[in-house]
Amino acid sequence: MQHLSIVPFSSGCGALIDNLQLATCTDTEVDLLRQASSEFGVLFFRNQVLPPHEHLRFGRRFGNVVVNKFFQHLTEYPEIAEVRKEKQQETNIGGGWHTDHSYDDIPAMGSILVARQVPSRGGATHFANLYAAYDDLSDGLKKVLHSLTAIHSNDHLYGESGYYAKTDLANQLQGQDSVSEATHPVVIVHPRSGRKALYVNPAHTIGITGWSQEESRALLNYLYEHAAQSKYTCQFNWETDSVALWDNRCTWHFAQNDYHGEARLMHRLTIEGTRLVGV
Ligand SMILES: O=C(O)CCC(=O)C(=O)O
Ligand SMILES: [Fe+2]
Repeated sequence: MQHLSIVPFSSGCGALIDNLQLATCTDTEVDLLRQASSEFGVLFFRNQVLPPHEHLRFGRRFGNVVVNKFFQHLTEYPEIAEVRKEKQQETNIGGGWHTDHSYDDIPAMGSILVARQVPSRGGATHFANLYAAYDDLSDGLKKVLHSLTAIHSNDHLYGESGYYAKTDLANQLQGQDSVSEATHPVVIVHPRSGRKALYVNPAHTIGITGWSQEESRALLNYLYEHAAQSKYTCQFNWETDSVALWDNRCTWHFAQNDYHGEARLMHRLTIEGTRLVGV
């Protein structure tokens, strides 16, 4: 077997794998990818021959597929969600820093995103490394964070009077009545790597359990500013047939909305995770 070439993508986050076709990789390589995604947070691939049925086949080899409640899906492949922005649309999906599905009791392990149509420029996705952001906090703050849990929700985004309902994405989304909340430790021990990672995110975390809104905002804003520093992040510029595979337990991401007047279409598979435990 050829060794995987895993090249760190930036000093802070991610790795590029350039000698592998996901559609034809071996079981050992799938294991290596699982390992690498939990270490680097996000893996990038170029020039993949991965039509929807191969996307789904690869996703199922990687883990159990879970269906996102809010996005539209491909008619023939209901497991595959469409992340679509039309030419004339202004709002995009995932335009602010977030972790997918942190509002679920058992949040998704990760996602496998395939670029089907990309704008001529712009439309990058940014990722942040929440291991590194955690590691650099002081021992004093780490100790405080270890004792905390936070509440995550999707109501303010996907609910009937949530953010997206007021945008031009509204009729592209569904599931307004399946909003949910979940509580998770603020610092988790990653189920695969055993490393500690910050597990709060600007889009879904609505407060620290037992703290007032003001107190929660002050702490969360500090952590958000800290983790969004460029030393922890990377920017992936898509080409058609590029793939990103990320681990939600140790990363954030957001899709940059800077290509108005052009369309962009991504296909996303979401992979089931496990219950998260704290320190
Ligand atoms: O379109 C993108 O680059 C990412 C969108 C997003 O947040 C997601 O698919 O989870
Ligand atoms: Fe996302």
